[in-house]
Amino acid sequence: MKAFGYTPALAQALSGLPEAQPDWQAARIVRVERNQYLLETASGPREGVWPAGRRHKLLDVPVIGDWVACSGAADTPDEPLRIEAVLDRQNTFIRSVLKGRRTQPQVLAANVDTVLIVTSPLDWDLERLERYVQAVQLSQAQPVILLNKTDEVRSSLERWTDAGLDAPVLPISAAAGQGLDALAEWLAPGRTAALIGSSGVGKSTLTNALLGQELSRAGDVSDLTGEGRHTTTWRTLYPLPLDGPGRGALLIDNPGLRDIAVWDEEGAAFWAIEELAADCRYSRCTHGREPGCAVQAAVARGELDAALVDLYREQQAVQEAPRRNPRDKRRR
Ligand SMILES: Nc1nc2c(ncn2[C@@H]2O[C@H](COP(=O)(O)OP(=O)(O)OP(=O)(O)O)[C@@H](O)[C@H]2O)c(=O)[nH]1
Ligand SMILES: [Mg+2]
Ligand SMILES: [Zn+2]
Repeated sequence: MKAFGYTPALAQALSGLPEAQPDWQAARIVRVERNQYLLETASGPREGVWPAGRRHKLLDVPVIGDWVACSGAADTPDEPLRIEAVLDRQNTFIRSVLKGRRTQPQVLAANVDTVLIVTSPLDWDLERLERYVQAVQLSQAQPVILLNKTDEVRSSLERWTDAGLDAPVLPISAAAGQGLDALAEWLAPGRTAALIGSSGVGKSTLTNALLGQELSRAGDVSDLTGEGRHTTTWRTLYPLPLDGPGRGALLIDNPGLRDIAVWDEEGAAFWAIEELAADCRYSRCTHGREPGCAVQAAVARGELDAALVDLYREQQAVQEAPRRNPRDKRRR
């Protein structure tokens, strides 16, 4: 498991869980497809289940890259292990998603040191890349932009590499295996990198190039028709070989994203209010003067800023109105 980044601190985090049992073991989540998990344990890969119906907060659901505590008998290797708890995360790479009228966080990956934002000359969109960079920085990970498919470019690459983004832009060709040595600065044993970017920019092709074999399914048919494309629909964490350009690092291949909305401080603050609101007496509580309002109670206890609650209520009021709040568009 050391190859997957296991540290003594994680062992301590496991034994320090108040409800920990002697037979619990640590594992890293190396594959997530809907609610099915594949775990890497001290004795190799095992299936894992996150018991359905368990009461939990949205951010407590295990995601790719997480270290978890599991229970399950070692003598029944065919039975999935039961995921009991997520161990303290070093960081979380979060985006903001719109669910109905509400913005909520979606954790794309946990415990990632570097996020490799993959783009290509055709996919290039400066403002979208700025949003990616900002989201990565807010997640306390290092952003690196990979300009892929440069084998298709004849002109100078400066208009992309010198675009003024707050992250290095490395020209590569995943298909031809070019430029990959430049990644060495961010890849090392025990370090985790995650690939993100639009569908079809070459994330799985790059994964295969760094693995030195075809494990991650990548497309090989026209980008234009989309026919026969092996678009990735699950998230997988791969240990990269030590003797290649991936230098023994861990790499997460993700499905393509259309765009990213930044999960900023305001998003996080509003989310905290919505979590409190679950305990309000009335389900349609506006957090004004209703009795039994958990939000106002938190304000009274000094745990929540009253001005923030006012801002939140104003926004909710705008959103309740028939005309859509222009913020929604921006955040989508
Ligand atoms: N010319 C060229 N084509 C590439 C390169 N890298 C990937 N491609 C092609 O781009 C297409 C999409 O590649 P994938 O690796 O499947 O893209 P992806 O980012 O994993 O896509 P999703 O899984 O849908 O998010 C395939 O047809 C690849 O052969 C490259 O460096 N140069
Ligand atoms: Mg893919
Ligand atoms: Zn309330």
